[in-house]
Amino acid sequence: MRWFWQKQKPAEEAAAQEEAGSGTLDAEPAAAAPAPEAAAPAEPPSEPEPEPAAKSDKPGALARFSSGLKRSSSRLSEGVASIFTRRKLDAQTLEELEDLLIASDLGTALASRLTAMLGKDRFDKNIDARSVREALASLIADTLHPLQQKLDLDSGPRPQVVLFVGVNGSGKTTTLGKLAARLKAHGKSVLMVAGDTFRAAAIEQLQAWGKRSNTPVLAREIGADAAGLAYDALAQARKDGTDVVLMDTAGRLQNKKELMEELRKVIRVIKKQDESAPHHVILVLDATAGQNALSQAGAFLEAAGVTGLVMTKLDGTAKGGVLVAVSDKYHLPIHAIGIGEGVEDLRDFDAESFAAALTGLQE
Ligand SMILES: Nc1nc2c(ncn2[C@@H]2O[C@H](COP(=O)(O)OP(=O)(O)O)[C@@H](O)[C@H]2O)c(=O)[nH]1
Ligand SMILES: [Mg+2]
Repeated sequence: MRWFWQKQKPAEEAAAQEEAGSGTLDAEPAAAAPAPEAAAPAEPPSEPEPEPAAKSDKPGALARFSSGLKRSSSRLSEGVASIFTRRKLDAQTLEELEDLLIASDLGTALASRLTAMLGKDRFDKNIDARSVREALASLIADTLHPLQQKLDLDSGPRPQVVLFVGVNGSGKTTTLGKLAARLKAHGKSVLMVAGDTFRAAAIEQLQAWGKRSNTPVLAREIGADAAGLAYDALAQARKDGTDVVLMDTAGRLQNKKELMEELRKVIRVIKKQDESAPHHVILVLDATAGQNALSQAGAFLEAAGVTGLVMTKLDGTAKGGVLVAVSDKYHLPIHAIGIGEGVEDLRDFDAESFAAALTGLQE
């Protein structure tokens, strides 16, 4: 089985693109470039960068992600190995396994369900570490599979309005920039909206992404009303016949009532022009936040009617298991994962490969 973050071969890629339509995130854009620094001058988008994996001075996306998820998987997989050294699956091993799953950020509810399911079939039988990993991977994949869902921007009214929400630093602006580049590479017209009007750096950061993918960015001065900007952006996109509007928002702490209220206002204002918009509200969660991701999901679901998830920073964390906990609790579709800062580091989510990697089956 191929690693879920591996690049597809060109033939596979073309077939997959054709099959999935332009909404898919898995295909490579024409000119891949690393993430722009907020203050750094943007390179001309026509200058193709070499494949990151081929760079000798810094590790490529694949290497970074392998080592990142390895931190998640090795905790789980080494733990399984140390529990199951020629032992029977008895009450004690099941309890140890449950503790290990909780420590791996899968959450208490899912951990006890998974151990119960495992115990049901195999109690009192000799069992080795590999078969425990296999059984766990298959149970985790079953949990995640129904939620593996590509972001569909091909159906529904034009323009498709996508709102990015999440706490500060979770990766909203970066994910938005990566997605814009992919959509552009698939021939879509895109308008990016610098809805984080709190910080100058956030506006510049989005503008740098816009330059790279040659995508227009609608921005206002710092402190401008985000809802007013959202209204104008949608009006302009409707006038221009734009396919997709990608709206950034300020990082909102889920316990900050005022900020959540502003987010609700942005949504109300968008609805004045198109009752069906925003068509997607994507919650961007940082995997390194661990269990905190659960309370973030709950709060944003309530305030903004989140429709799907992107989990970022799976390249550098031992807490990848929290994706399983969030999915299990909220049943939100998982559109994509972020495995690095570069434009090529946004990948479609694949449940089976993720589960296998998390349990250490693919080492
Ligand atoms: N390693 C890694 N870094 C990421 C990823 N996504 C975003 N980042 C970095 O996380 C930081 C915060 O991202 P940003 O998009 O500004 O977050 P925002 O505040 O939610 O808009 C930036 O330095 C990004 O380059 C990812 O998938 N992997
Ligand atoms: Mg931002």
